[in-house]
Amino acid sequence: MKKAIVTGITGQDGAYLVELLLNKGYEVYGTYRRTSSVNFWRIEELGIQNSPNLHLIEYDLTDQANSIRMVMEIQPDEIYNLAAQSFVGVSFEQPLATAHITGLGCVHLLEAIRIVNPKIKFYQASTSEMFGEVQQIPQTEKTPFWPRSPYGAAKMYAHWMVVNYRESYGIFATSGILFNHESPLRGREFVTRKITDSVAKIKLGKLEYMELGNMDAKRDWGYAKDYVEGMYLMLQADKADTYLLATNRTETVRDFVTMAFKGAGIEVEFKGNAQDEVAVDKNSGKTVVRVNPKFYRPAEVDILIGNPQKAKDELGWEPKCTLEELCAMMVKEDLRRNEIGFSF
Ligand code: NDP
Ligand code: GDR
Repeated sequence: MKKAIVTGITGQDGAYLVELLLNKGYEVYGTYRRTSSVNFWRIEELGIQNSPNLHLIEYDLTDQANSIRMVMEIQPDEIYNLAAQSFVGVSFEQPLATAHITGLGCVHLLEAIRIVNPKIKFYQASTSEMFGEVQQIPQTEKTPFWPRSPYGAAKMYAHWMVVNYRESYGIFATSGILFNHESPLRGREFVTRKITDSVAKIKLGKLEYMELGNMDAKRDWGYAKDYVEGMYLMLQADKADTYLLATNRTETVRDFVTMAFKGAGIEVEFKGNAQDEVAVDKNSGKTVVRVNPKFYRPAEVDILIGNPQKAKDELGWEPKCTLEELCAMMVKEDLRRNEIGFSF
């Protein structure tokens, strides 16, 4: 039985990846960090919290000794490092915490592997945010980076350390440059889930309107379940490398708003520009979206769109779920949750 450590089991990707590895017969060690009230709602939603092959272990990525002891005690075959301060907006307010967790944290694990057993395979959750001010459309593994946030800069440091540990010590260390991926398990601070949850609340009369920031930002959105499969495939490849996972399609936040309302049977039209822009329910004439500059970022990533050809050719990976299907799935799930008063 293969053993895997997945850091960040309380997050979206951690939950889905652990589910996938359990289904593949792994013994899985999912890490969570100590807080006054740990929340396992995602693995509970997936019904895997009591799986006999799942071990929940307390771990903080910022603690080097904790990292070494954990790897020494478990002696895993694979480590998937998904833990991070992953919210771009917060990284502008907490740049150093983000650097410690999202940047240096990765190196704690790489060092632990180097010290304990260099044969352990390592996956690092890298990101399209590293492209930032994009130099090429669509982006590929060869596109130069220009991060536009403390989060992007921290992830870029971690990415290059992964490449360096691969080249310097021969460690099987792979970096997956993943574009935005969403699901009903997405955190509500991220724009897609914020939109689908708000649409559900508006539809059910629990909210008058939602407030958003930059509606012109374009993102390449895929389905998280497809993407964790790509992570797994990367560690089963013959050699460690850098792979990009994306759908090669980009849409604006505004497009996603339209799609989500449509999923709830509401047609909207947009009026006004920039900070004065609103979306109005065509049927009732009520304003259902307002722009609030509070949600603008000091620097924005205007457009992301990735070409996953290398992952397709070398790993046989392709996204299966379309954006329409993804959005409809999220709206449906948020309608269900809001009807029963589920609050995550
Ligand atoms: P989430 O924010 O949902 O999950 C992040 C996880 O990291 C949570 O389990 C969180 O724990 C944990 N964590 C945060 N700080 C620490 C710490 N100091 N020590 C240990 N664990 C910690 O992110 P996603 O699941 O969406 O993303 C997974 C990874 O992939 C992240 O690294 C993210 O940056 C990256 N990524 C995500 C993309 C996406 O679109 N989802 C795209 C590209 C990259 P807690 O619950 O306690 O906060
Ligand atoms: P992102 O995701 O920053 O791409 O990072 P997010 O959903 O937060 O933002 C996407 C785009 O939407 C714009 N936006 C808003 N964003 C939020 N959160 N809230 C709003 O109200 C709002 N209005 C407009 C943003 O400005 C941005 O342009 C995600 C995270 O999962 C990272 O960890 C990951 O690395 C990248 O995706 C790829």
